[in-house]
Amino acid sequence: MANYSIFALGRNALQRHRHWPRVWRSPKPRPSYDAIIVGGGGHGLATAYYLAKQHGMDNIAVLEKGWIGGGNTGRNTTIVRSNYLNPESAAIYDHALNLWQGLSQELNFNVMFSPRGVINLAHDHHEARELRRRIYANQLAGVDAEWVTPTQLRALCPILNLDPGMRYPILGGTLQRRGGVARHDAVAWGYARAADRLGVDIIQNCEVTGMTINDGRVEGVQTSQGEILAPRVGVVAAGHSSVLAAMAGLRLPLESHPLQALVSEPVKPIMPTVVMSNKVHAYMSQSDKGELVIGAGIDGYNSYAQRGSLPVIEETIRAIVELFPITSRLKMMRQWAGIVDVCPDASPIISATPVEGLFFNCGWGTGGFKATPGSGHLFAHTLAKGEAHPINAPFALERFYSGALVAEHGAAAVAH
Ligand code: FAD
Ligand code: PYC
Repeated sequence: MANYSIFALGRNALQRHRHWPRVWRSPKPRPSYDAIIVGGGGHGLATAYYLAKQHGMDNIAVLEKGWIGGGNTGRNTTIVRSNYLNPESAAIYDHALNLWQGLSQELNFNVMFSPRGVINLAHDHHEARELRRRIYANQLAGVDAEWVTPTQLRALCPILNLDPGMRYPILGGTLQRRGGVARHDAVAWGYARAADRLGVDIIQNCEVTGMTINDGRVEGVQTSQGEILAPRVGVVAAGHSSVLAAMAGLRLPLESHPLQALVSEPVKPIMPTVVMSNKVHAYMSQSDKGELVIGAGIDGYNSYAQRGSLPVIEETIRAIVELFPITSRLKMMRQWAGIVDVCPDASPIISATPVEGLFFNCGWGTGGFKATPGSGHLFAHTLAKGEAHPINAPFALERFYSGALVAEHGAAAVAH
């Protein structure tokens, strides 16, 4: 953190963390607020921060059933990029990417955004054609994207297996240089600290169990800490969005699936960039601690179990060893899953609902971490003004009635 001196660090180390000031308060819920955000992940905390910072709303609460960042925010593999196919998506993800670039300064908290480039591999001619089409679409939308040949790939990621005899040979790939990774927990903590300082109540261990709705208007929520009233409620609950929608009598076009990841023992720097392969459903980057961060496709069944199934992770490792043979004797340290909320068009929902005052921000599926600052920024606008910002207008629930879907299965990562 910016204002920590080496002496302060030494003093804190000797004090064994005693006397450390709280980074955010732990308030009891007030009986009522001007707005409630359900879900203390990155998106919910960012929404609260921008509501307070940009819309002057300081009588707001974030209600989190567990601990902040304990959902997908703390479980994801932190890839940040904006190279989606459709102009609507390029606009929303690039809005987020622009905010990432100044986020540590904005929050005065090092979120360790590291634009080390993101590569998407092509393993056959069809895939190469589709990826080139995405490059052209990105360039038209003002998003940086370029084609890289196998020779360029060797320079960008020397441990990549470019043997033409492999099961799925690498024909080239796309590179977004502005893409990269960030530190997931720091994003939650940075937004939490900044929101708290603007007066936002962050209330952990507070599960929303019901909605108070009268005459088609939301009046508050029932929680494990009692009823809390508010004329505006924004739900940002990722994999549990359908559960919360059901409390309001709504059905969202979402499926919840486990998505798995795992990390290796730490090793020296071997992986200077992020490499993803949709074809073999695997991707890898290296954390600043040295662990290789590896991810998979979604489990095929619907579930709320944050563990995942063995066959998916076995297939992922098989693909990783073929792509990066150097990893074959590496020990894996941890494996986990998060519950992702997948829309039929693999695009998010940021929307008002038929219940007045009740809004949902969900459906980010396997790819919402990259959107965190943009999603919070736009959802805050939508909640404060009661209407969509032009960038998130295409992502309203109406699209499932009008048919104006924003189909992003190709760009939504290995995971779909
Ligand atoms: P969350 O962080 O899940 O926050 C929602 C919060 O709501 C949770 O903390 C939960 O406890 C809380 N909640 C739920 N129900 C209730 C209730 N009833 N009352 C109160 N609180 C409640 N995206 C990328 O862009 N790049 C990646 O590399 C990437 N990798 C991923 C890898 C894995 C393994 C997983 C699982 C996801 C990945 N994602 C990635 C997706 C990304 O993690 C999510 O889209 C994003 O983090 C969602 O953020 P959120 O704040 O909406 O959700
Ligand atoms: O959206 O880039 C992404 C992603 C990578 C891994 C999981 N999601």
